[in-house]
Amino acid sequence: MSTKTISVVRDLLATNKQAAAAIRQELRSRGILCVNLLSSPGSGKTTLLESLSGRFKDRYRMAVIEGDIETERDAERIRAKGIPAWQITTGGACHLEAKMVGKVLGEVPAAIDFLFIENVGNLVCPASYDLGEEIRCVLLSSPEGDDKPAKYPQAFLSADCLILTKSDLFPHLPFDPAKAAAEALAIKPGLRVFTVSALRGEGMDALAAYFVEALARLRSAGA
Ligand SMILES: Nc1nc2c(ncn2[C@@H]2O[C@H](COP(=O)(O)OP(=O)(O)OP(=O)(O)O)[C@@H](O)[C@H]2O)c(=O)[nH]1
Ligand SMILES: [Mg+2]
Ligand SMILES: [Zn+2]
Repeated sequence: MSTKTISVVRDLLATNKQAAAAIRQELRSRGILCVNLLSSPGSGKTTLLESLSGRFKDRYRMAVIEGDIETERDAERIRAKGIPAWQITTGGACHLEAKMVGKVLGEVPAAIDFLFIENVGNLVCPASYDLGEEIRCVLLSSPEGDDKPAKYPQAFLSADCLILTKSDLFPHLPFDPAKAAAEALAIKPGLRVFTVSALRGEGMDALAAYFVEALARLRSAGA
């Protein structure tokens, strides 16, 4: 990359940081916990949100911002669960940026507990874009292989939480969850690790409890 390219990228990221800081401040003042979900395409982000919606039903209010290159499909899946959802279609861009989230923020009801943002399926550049979230979760599904953390380190380094998904497939695949977790923890010590099957519901209670605890912390810090 030339010096000029590097400085343009740096300016873009600085502008994104400012927009993200404004979103974070706004959401904290509203007492809303924002979670950004990152992963390769098809790791199970939308299925995880569908499963969480069932767990939170009647106890917590959630809303979802969906990021995809094309189609309303993921937002439609979430709406089918009775959850408000906004679809951002990037028209080619392979990550969400804070300014895209900022545009829909005004429509998000004030009286919610959780705002989940499902990023565009991509384990690379979404890691560089702060969206104003409180918690960043990276998902790694068993069919992808347990060698991914070291190959895509930025996604794991920038995350607070690792969710190993599709645990129901563990018996059928050469995927070692302990190895994947250890490799991710070597990159980011302190990463919280969860193992789930959103399809079967296994591990979902512990993950939901993690978000509920984080919401309580956010609100007690703001009180
Ligand atoms: N066996 C199994 N399959 C799952 C699980 N979670 C999701 N899937 C399947 O994996 C496929 C992709 O799931 P999605 O939830 O659409 O993945 P995604 O990460 O939202 O995909 P993109 O939005 O396209 O990046 C679907 O066929 C799901 O049914 C799981 O826990 N176990
Ligand atoms: Mg999806
Ligand atoms: Zn991108």
